[in-house]
Amino acid sequence: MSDSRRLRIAVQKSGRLSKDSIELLKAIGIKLNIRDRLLIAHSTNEDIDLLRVRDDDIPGLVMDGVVDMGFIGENELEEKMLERAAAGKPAEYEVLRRMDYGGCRLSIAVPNEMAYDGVNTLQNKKVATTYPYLLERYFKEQNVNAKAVMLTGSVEVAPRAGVADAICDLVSTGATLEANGLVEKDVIFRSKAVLIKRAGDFTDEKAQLIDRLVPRIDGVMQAKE
Ligand code: PRT
Ligand code: ZN
Repeated sequence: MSDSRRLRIAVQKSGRLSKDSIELLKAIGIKLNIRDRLLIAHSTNEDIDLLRVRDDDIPGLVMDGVVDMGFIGENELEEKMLERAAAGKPAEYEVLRRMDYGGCRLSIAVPNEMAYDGVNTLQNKKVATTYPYLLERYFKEQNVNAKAVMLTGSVEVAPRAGVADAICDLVSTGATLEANGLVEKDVIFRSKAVLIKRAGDFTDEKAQLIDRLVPRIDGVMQAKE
């Protein structure tokens, strides 16, 4: 099973960040034996184990020190950090590198027919989102009294379903918004994937391994530019 002497890295099991994260690890010379159904994948040439989980779990695994590092979207990381800080749980981490993949924005979008004149238009309205902490922080900064309604999926159908007046969701091409009769209005957060490291001490072996890996990541990213 897992061995605490080995560096543990959390990656999304299957989703938008999985392929790029695994390809990066392979590109920096880590040989991986990934079997689809298994939570853990062991490297055959480095003292590294991968933990393959849902992206939602990655910030907490790093902040609780269960894994040493993780690849995660900044949107998810920042949301979980705010959620944990509000609950008085440890929310520390260090960003080692910002990656060149996973780019998206968290935006407020409203139905085509809504007359929208800035975020004040949402005063006393309901906004469906998977990111209530980020959205409420934005409302607070903008002095808008609106309510974030938490939905873990199908956010884009909330206005049509009568669940909310507007939404705040991740956007990359904008095709999903358009298909649902929504218009993007305010970008509240811009995100990319990042590689993060837990707080606290590392053994010399792990610290040296991290010091060897990070420059290789820089090399791979520079070669792509
Ligand atoms: O199962 P698990 O919980 O691990 O995965 P998930 O479904 O929560 O996440 P996943 O794989 O969808 O996204 C993982 C991360 O990818 C997000 O947290 C973001 O950091 C990043 N990312 C980049 C995106 C997008 N681009 C994106 N377009 N995440 C979601 N989307 C959604 C968007 O909201 C829309 O519904 O993809 C759909 C298509 O977007 P458009 O704008 O191109 O139509
Ligand atoms: Zn998720």
